[in-house]
Amino acid sequence: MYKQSLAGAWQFCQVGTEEWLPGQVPGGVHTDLMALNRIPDPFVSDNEKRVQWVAEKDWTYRRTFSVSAELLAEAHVQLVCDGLDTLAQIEVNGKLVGRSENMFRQYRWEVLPWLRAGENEITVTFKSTVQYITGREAQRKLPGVGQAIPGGPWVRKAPCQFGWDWGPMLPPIGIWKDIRLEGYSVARLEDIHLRQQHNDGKVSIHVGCHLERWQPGTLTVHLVVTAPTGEKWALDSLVTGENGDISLVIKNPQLWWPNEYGEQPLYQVEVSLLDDGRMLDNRQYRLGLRKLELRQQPDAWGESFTFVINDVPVFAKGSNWIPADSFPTRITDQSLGFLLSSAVASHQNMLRVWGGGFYEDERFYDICDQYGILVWQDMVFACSVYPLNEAEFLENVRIEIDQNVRRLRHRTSLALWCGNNEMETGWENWGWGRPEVNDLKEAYDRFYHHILPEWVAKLDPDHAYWPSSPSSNTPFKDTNGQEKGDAHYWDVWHGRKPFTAYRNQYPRFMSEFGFQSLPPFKTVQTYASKADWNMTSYIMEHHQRSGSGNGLMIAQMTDTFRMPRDFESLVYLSMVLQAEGIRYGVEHWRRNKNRVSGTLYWQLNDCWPVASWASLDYFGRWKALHYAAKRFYAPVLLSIQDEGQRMDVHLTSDLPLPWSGLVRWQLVTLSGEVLQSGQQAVSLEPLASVKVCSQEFNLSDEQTRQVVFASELYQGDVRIASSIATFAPNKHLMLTDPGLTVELCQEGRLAEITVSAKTLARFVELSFDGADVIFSDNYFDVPAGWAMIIRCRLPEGWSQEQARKALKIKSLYDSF
Ligand code: BMA
Repeated sequence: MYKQSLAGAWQFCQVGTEEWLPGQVPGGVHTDLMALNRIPDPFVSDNEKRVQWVAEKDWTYRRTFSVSAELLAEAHVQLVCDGLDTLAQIEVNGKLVGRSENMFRQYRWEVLPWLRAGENEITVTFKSTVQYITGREAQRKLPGVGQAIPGGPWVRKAPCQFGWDWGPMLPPIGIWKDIRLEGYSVARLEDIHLRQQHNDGKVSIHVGCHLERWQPGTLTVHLVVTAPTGEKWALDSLVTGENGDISLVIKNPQLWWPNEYGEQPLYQVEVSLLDDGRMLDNRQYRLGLRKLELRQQPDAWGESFTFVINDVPVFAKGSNWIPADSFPTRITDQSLGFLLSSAVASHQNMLRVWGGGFYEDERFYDICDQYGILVWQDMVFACSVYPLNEAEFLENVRIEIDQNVRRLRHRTSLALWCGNNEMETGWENWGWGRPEVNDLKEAYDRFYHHILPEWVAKLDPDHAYWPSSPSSNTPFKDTNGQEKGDAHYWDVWHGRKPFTAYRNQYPRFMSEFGFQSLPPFKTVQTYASKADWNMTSYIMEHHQRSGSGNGLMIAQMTDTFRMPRDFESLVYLSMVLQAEGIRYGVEHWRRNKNRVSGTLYWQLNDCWPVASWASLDYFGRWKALHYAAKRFYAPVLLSIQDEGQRMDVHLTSDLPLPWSGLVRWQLVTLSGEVLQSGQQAVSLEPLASVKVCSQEFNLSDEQTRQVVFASELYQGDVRIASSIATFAPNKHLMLTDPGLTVELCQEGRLAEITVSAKTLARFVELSFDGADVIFSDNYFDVPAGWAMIIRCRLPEGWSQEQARKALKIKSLYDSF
């Protein structure tokens, strides 16, 4: 085995011109042109419009390389392209090597005949996918996404790169993953199927190898498994043909658990292919040992939809993941790690890799394995009709699915394969069912209900397959129902229903629901200049892709809050509104966890700076929703169910052990006078949700605007949660200046901030001028007389004095 990387410095040129410019591989035309200042940053202002031409042209990348004598001495040299985006023709020394037509596939071509000693040249010429899909779409129109360049489904490329209701129309072009030469003479490990089976407390690890081989003879597959404790097992197996198997039993396995259900111990698995002791090929994995089941059992409401790990039913707390950048080659280890660790910090245990993006790269699943984030994996098809009746298209998809299922099936974090996003519901509910697309409905039915499940069952018998999200698993029937399967609930937002409508929903698993906000003001400032700081300005609407989304935000905002006094207050209110809405839903579904088995809010992250449903913005800034998620996804949740003047206090536990603590409540005026109060010790069963107490009040109309119901949860002496419910909408509360005070103490880089108020301060926002800081909590309530202690890590080198000066605080009162 001999590998030579071809990544690094290349040159690129627009086809039809002669100017060769320096480019990067992995990379793409847009980012290369940006680096050269040839195009403006498309994320700023409306520059996106000015760079549309880039994706409408064809482009060539080239580089020279010399091949080492060792590589030329191998009997076979393969050019391996992990990702070409998308329609490419590859030549080595002027000879055609191959063509690509799918950005999700790895391509491997024999190139030895074209290589020579000394200098060689490789060129990769990309045809414009925009031109291609426009041509196909002119021949046959496919129902699809309104906010995208039409025709995306004709090509196997991340659908959202052509535009989405949160994404720009900026389809990248280029060599987007690693590219290299690999030389072999005897054999290589073509595929490994790593499986685990749990029996009587033991785990057997099974390694199935498939070899590509060029010489007969006996080879050895050598397996080494290393436990987190350092204990090692090694086994050999002789292979004379193309397949080899090894099994190993681990007697006292350390089990892997989702985030907060236990630890995530990972076993190292190394598989080597040897020829007389000489290493031919080698693969390494990290494997968590866990039992996984999607439990679908008849019950009082229909059929459950519960992920069960190591026999423990897990309430899935999470969100939907979209590509972290419109130009994915810019996603660094650090930014990816930050987004995923932010999900973990808000107690999430599941992410849905949504089908409008791409199958994520190894780094993503590595981090999910490491942190205990379960992955609901969609196949890459979304919200459109695809030409699944065309043999060539289907064959292209078959290879893509084959490769990606083989690549990911061993992943500890992988929980489910799902056929697509919102296509079955599209056929049922979006008026696609016109006679002229009947052939494609049949093709859909065949593919998602027969072909794909058969492929998946054969390639990966260890994971459940789900035809579409949402689906009831009964083709085209009740796709978004409450009895069986998963549901997407969009009547709040697209349907303009109030947040209270969430409480009428009891899906078995809520895989999407969401509400938009603007991104934090600092982020708005990266794309809009002062003249555009207005909700309906041209630029603010350009960075809003959901129809009349800005209007929807304003409408719900004025249901809840007073008219904001200025643009910055509007940005703040939009975030608080989003956080309140999603909290309202999640608390309800967690209270009903015996019926609803999970909530994945739409969406965790953004791919550019935009108004969207995300809780983390493009730069990774935590919006109010992300802080709210940290509260509403806490392992023990304190929530108040308000019904007119009746306040019910609930506790919901996701802890696998019993828990006990104390609940306190008070009816209190905005200025802190306690009118009534009570407390109750609680012992919670593992994984239980209970109503702790119920109080009915009889307040006058005026009193409803002057008092609130506040509840606290104590573990020992420590208040671990608090929650406030109002009797009147926030906009009608008789709030006065809360006279907020802050005290900041610093030890090293850690700061402790104590916030107190003279009268109730709602949704208190802390921030530092000149620095992005994540606080232990933010957008929280401070009732009169309480002290809230918040911690954070200050930027390197900041003095206490500097931090005090830069600290800014405001609350709802300051917004009107
Ligand atoms: C669902 C998702 C996305 C979309 C979101 C917001 O349809 O699957 O397609 O971005 O809602 O409209």
